Amino acid sequence: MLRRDFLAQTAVPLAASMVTLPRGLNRSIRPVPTPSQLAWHQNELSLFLHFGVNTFTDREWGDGTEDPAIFNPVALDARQWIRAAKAGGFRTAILTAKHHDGFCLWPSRLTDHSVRSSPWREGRGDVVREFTEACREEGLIAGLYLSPWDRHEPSYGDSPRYNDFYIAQLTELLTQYGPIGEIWFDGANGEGPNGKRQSYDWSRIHGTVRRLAPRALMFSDAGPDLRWIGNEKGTAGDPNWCMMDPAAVPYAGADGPGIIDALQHGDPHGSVWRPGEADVSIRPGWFYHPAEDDKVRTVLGLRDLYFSSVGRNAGLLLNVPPNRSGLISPIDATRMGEFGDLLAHSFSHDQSRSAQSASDNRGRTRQPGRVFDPDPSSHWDAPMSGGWLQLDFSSPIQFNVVSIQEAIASGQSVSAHRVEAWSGSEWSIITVGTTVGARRLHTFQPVTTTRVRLSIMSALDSVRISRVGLFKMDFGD
Ligand code: FUL
Repeated sequence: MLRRDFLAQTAVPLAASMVTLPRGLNRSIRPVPTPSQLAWHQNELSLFLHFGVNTFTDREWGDGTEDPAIFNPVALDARQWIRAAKAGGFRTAILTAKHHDGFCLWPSRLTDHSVRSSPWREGRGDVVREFTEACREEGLIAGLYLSPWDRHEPSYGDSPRYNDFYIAQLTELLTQYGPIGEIWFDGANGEGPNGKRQSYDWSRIHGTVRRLAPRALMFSDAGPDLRWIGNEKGTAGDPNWCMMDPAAVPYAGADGPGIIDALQHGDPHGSVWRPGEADVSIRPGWFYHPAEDDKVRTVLGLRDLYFSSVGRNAGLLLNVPPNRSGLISPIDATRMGEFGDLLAHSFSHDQSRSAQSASDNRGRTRQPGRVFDPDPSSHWDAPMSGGWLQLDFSSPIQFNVVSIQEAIASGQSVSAHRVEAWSGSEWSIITVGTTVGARRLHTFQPVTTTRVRLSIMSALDSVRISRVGLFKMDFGD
């Protein structure tokens, strides 16, 4: 049942995939990822950790009046979080240093509303310190969420004063904890029509991050480096471009017609490289609630999230909230481990590598073979349309997943593609799709064949495919 729903959700009608795009965009002026963005694409999976006073009040949004005395995660062990992340295949972890309630998980000098006023570690603890050290020890990139909306801080709403406060908090986080790889700016604001009005100084905020942490990626609805994917379901749009028109979503939290569409799909003619990050929780809520212990996503549910995000050219940011003891609960940790094992097992044997030969319709025989090569920058070159690449096998192979990757270091180009298998007498279409980008995954009923063909039906300009993988995945459902 799940499988059928999943396939229905990912299927793309042929007509819809035959988008005709205007020619003329020159690759040399098309946006490309920065080195940090490129590494982020390759890392694919990030872990989100929502933790704070809400963990102890059983709420999702605190109102800022919470007594710091409630924060006492007696068994807190950030290494346990990060080891679970590693077992799940996550390469970045992002912690809510401050959520909307304003409670700081580090002893900020800017406010008393922090771990310093709590009984945890007798007021001498620092969750951000323990978290960043654990990330470094285990080789994960550390990221921090610093909510712009702050329901505790009295200066919130007095725009210049709060902007100074916010910049000073950002400065603490970026100067005291070693390298920070991602800063997450949330766009939420629940002040309502009679609430406080705060105008954030985004250019100063962005400038501060660039100056103090030039390699850190900044996430928000409006980027500038990573964009929100437009929902909290872990599902990227189809098509999904890494490029965007920066005017389409001018600031974090912007609302209005067309915004969700722009976030979901990006824009083939956009002037900036701003790929989508798909955030979603392993449980119904972002924070830990004991009543949700039996609502943790199954490993098959996690697999579906991987296909609807990473498999559609987005990053997956999966939230797994630590509990009141300060640990990832056993059930969540088990699911993360199962997910990591499933991915490692499913993608360990790429059958395309057993192809006897590779050829294309441009009369080249050597170049197409580069799609077996794990180097992401070596690639098969194809024209804007009509190019195909064929893999021939000496004995039949069986697969139910195709993975296609563009060499995105030089941009994203493919807008429509199709995969076919040779039946013995004719080619039959296995799957069709729109964009490819960093990674496109297709699933279908198992196919047995000795010849597989990838065709590029349309693209923005010339195409560079770095890898084509054929896998047999055990769906088990
Ligand atoms: C939202 C917030 O309001 C939620 O509490 C959560 O942090 C989610 C990731 O972003 O905008």
